[in-house]
Amino acid sequence: MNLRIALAGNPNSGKTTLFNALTGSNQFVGNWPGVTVEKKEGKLKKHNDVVITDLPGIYSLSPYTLEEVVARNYLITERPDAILNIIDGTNLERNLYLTTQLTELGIPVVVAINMMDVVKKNGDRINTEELSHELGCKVVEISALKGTGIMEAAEAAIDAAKNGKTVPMHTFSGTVEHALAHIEEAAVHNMPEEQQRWYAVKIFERDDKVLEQIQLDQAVLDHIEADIKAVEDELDDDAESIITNERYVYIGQIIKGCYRKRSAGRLSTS
Ligand code: BGO
Repeated sequence: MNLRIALAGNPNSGKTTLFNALTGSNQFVGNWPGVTVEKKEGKLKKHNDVVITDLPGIYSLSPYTLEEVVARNYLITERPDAILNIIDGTNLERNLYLTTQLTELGIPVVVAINMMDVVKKNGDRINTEELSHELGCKVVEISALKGTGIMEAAEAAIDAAKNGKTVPMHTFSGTVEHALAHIEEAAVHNMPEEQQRWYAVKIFERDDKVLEQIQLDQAVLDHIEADIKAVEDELDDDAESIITNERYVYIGQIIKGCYRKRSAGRLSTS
C-alpha cells in the first residue's frame, strides 16, 4: 500500500521547489474537489510506494481562505500517514505558527527547515536538536534550492509515517488549558484521543465549519459556551485571539532557546 505524505507550509517557504525536487517529473496535476485550487501529487523519486500531496500554501488552519479550508479538510478527512512541514528558516516565528497547529492534528509530523543556505550565510544559528525537543518531532535542515537534506527529510517523513508516532500534546496556559480539557471531555471524548486536541481548539474558537461537521447537542453547546465566555471574561479578549496569543507566547519560548540571530557583528537572542 502507498504511504501518503502531505507537504504543508507557508506561501514562499519553498514548498514548490521542494515538491519538484522530491518528485521530479513524476507528478499528476488536477484540482481539489469542487474548487479551482490546483492539486499536485507526485511519487517520491526512487520510492514508487510513497505519494506526496502538495497542500496549498497557508499560514494557518483557520477557516477563512479557500486554501486553508482545502488544506485542513484534506488533513482531517483523508488523514495522511505523515505531514512534512516545510518552514522558512529565515522567518521562524511566523512559520512556526502553522507548525503549532499541524502538530495538534494527531498525525505524525516532520519539520524541514528550509533556506538553511541563507540562514548560514547570514551567520544566524538554529539549534535543530533543541527545536526538535521542544516541538516533539523530528527536525531536518534543508535547502530545497540546493537540494541539501531533502532526501533525509523525505526519509524522516517515511519513518514517521511508518511508525505512526504522533506529536506529544502542547499544553496551553492555565484557564485556556482547563477549558480545552473540559471541551475534550464534554464534546469530543468519543473521537480517537490523538484527534481530540485539534477539535477542542476549533470548538473553543467557535469555528463554524467544525461545529457544523460535528453537530453537538444544544445542551453541550450551551455548557461549552459558558466555559469559553468565562475564559474570555477572565482574559478580556475573544477566544480566537486568545488562542493566537497563546501560540505566539509558546513560539516565543521555543525560539528563545533555539534561535540566535547574528546582529551588528555579535550573536544575540532574537
Ligand atoms: C524565487 N534557498 C534559497 N536561497 N532560496 C530558496 C530555497 C532555499 O533553500 N528554497 C526555495 N527558495 P517556492 P512556495 C526567486 O522564485 O518554492 C526560493 O511559495 C525569484 N523568482 O527559488 O516558489 C525559490 O511554493 C527571483 O524564489 O515557494 C523561490 O512555498 C529572485 O524561494 C522562493 C529570487 O520558493 C519561493 C527568488 C522569480
